[in-house]
Formats: sequence, C-alpha cells, structure tokens
Amino acid sequence: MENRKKVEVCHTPSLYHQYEKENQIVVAIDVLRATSAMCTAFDNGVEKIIPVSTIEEAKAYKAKGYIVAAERKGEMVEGFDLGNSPFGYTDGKYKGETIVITTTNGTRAINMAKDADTVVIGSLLNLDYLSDWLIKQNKDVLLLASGWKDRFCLEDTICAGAFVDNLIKSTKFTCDEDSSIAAKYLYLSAKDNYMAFLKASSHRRRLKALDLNKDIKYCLTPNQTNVIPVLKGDALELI
Ligand code: 3SL
Repeated sequence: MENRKKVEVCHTPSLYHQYEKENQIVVAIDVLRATSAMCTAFDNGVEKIIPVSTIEEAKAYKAKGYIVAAERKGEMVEGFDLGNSPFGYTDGKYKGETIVITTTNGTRAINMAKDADTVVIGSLLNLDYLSDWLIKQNKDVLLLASGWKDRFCLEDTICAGAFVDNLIKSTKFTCDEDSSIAAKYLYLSAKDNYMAFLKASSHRRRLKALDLNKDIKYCLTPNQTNVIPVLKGDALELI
C-alpha cells in the first residue's frame, strides 16, 4: 500500500537526537510509572500537568503555590505534595487542578521531545485509545521510551512494541527499522503475561523492593483509561 506512514521506536532518550522531529508525532512512554500516573491523573479529572525535569524547577513551582509531585529513586521527595504513584491521583482528588511533576526519567523524556511537532503521552493504560487516534492522524510516529537514566528498559520497549503492533495492523503504517521490529517482537513475547515476562526486569525489581507491586500490576494492565494527554507549551492537557 502506498503512502503508508512510518512508525519507529527510540529505545532511550540518549538516542533521541538521531531521529527526525519534523512532521511527526512523538509518543513519550514511561510505563513504570510516570506516564501511567499522568494518564490516571487526567482520567480522574486533573486539568493540566506541567512536567519539569529537575527538583529545582519543581521547588520553584512549589514556592509559587502549585501542587507539586516529585519522585526520585522511586520515592516521593520530601517537601512535595505527591509522589509518582498512579493511586495518588484517583478518586477525583485533584479534579480541575494543575499539577507540576518531576520524575527520574519520564518528565525528562517529555521535555526532551518538546521540539517535536506534537508530543503525546502513551502508556499501556491508554494503548488502544491512543493507537486509534494515531492511526487517524496520517503522520509518522516516533515512540520514545523513557528508559532508566538513559539506558534501555524492557517495560517501555514492550509498550512501544504494543503501539507498533496496533499501528501495523491498521495497514496504515510500515516499520522497516530494527528498533520497531525488535520492540514488536518483545511485545509479542510479553503480551500474554506482562508480570511474568518482566519478573527479572530491573525497574520491576526496584519498585517491588519498595513494596509497589500494586502499582506495577496496575501499570501493566492495558486499556484502563481513554485519555490522550498532549503537550501544549509547557503543560500537558487533554486533546
Ligand atoms: O523514571 C521515572 O520517571 C519514574 O516513573 C520512576 S518510578 O516508577 O517512579 O520509580
């Protein structure tokens, strides 16, 4: 089929500079847990999320009276209002509010992609809903895995592979790059039991040691939200 759009996967933020940014949609992915928490926050009525990369920026917003979430080493940073657990945003607690957030990898990846035409937030939680939207846009798609401190991580790649699989199945996309082919095959190997597949993965072990198994299970359960957060200027809002 002619005019098929391209879908590619950037496996870590450290490789992002090698990809084209014009005329494409970048999907920032941090399954454990930043982009999952963001999808949950919007699904529970949060109005805007301002992703910042550093604790210093977060502190500056806090001093101005904003509600600020901050995570480092998987834990909430002292002095802030929230950490990075999706369960911190449920029950409509922050309905209508703007929340500033900084996390180790996720918010950094989002800010790194600011130069792209469009940046949207992806996770397993909005997998099918966002895939359907991407298919309708008729644009190339770059799936940006947040990784861990510029290194490859399995869960983001598996999620990227799930998006690749959905887009390819639509017949509107092609994937010729090894990066997307590899992500798709990892997804196909993992999809019947993400928890088991990721058992030995480094970030799952890191979060499990912090007693965050409930967060892990939730973040690895696809299609629980119908939201598409998009970056407009410095803030994410719903499309
Ligand atoms: O790296 C990140 O952005 C975080 O999502 C890490 S954690 O899941 O909160 O540990």
